[in-house]
Amino acid sequence: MISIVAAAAAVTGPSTAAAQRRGGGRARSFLSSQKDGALRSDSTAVPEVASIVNGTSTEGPRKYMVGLTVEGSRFPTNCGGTLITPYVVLTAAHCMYFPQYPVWDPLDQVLVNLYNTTDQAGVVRINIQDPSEGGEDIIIHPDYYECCQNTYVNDVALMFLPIGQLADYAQINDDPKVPVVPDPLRVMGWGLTEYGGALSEVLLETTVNYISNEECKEAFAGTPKIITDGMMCAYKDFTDACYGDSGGPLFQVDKDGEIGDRPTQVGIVSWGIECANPKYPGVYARVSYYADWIKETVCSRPEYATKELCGSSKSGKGKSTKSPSYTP
Ligand code: 4AZ
Repeated sequence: MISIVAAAAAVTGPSTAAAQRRGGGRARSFLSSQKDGALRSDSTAVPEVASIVNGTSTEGPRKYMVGLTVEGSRFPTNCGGTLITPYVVLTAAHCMYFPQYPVWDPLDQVLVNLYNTTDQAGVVRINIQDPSEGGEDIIIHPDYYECCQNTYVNDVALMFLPIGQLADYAQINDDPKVPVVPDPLRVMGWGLTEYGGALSEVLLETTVNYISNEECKEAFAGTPKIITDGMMCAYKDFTDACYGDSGGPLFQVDKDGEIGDRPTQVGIVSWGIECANPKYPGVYARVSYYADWIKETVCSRPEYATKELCGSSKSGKGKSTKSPSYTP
């Protein structure tokens, strides 16, 4: 990932003032990385948000997997996301709007049917209206904040796409008892292929194992980071999500090692310290913890409600008093 980033950084940057402003927005994760001191040694290595280290190619697009970018970006994708209904993308809040830096734009271009960022022939590029333009098509979790040196808390956001002909999507896990240690989980993205390396041109995936929050807290003890109930962690030797994979999915894997056609998303790539560092697991937003917020937010917009998402809830946590407005 980092080497793609370096290559991408060499490409001519945004030319208009607006594009420069947008460029600044996209640089936020780079700035975050700088705060960590992680990438300061190479000023051309400019990852914006965290790909997969030691992954394998998905060999083609995944219908539910989207890339996120913004007009004027030097990078083909800056974050990942998942279609959880035909027209709703689940991603990380830190890929979106930072209220404290209103000049920074969210990633408001959604790339569907993307596999190889250097060959976007079959890609559908969807622009959505972001909050800086007065739009309501990006909803960030109301309790999202960043603390403790790039620790993203409640790192969840939803993007509402124009109603179109997109059809295939993943499902969200709403069962707090899932996953169970040490379940294998699949993460995918176009992020860095090694810490300090380049973004991947093709969609990569890898398998990591779920670890408990207790074990994860121990791993980060002695760092300024915190592990909340809304976070979950996964680790496997030598492989990991990395910068640029943020916002992308962590899926359940079945006993045959498959995720299936409609995979179940248990996590959202959120943060970590470096990538595939044996001391530190990758940290994800825990989808079951946010399932009620996701359902309420999506289901309150009748045109976006689906039977799968809006018909029932297992967790019962934080349910709205409003009934879901799904129309069969
Ligand atoms: C990031 O900042 C990030 N190694 C995401 C995942 C990991 C590290 C950083 C996990 O977007």
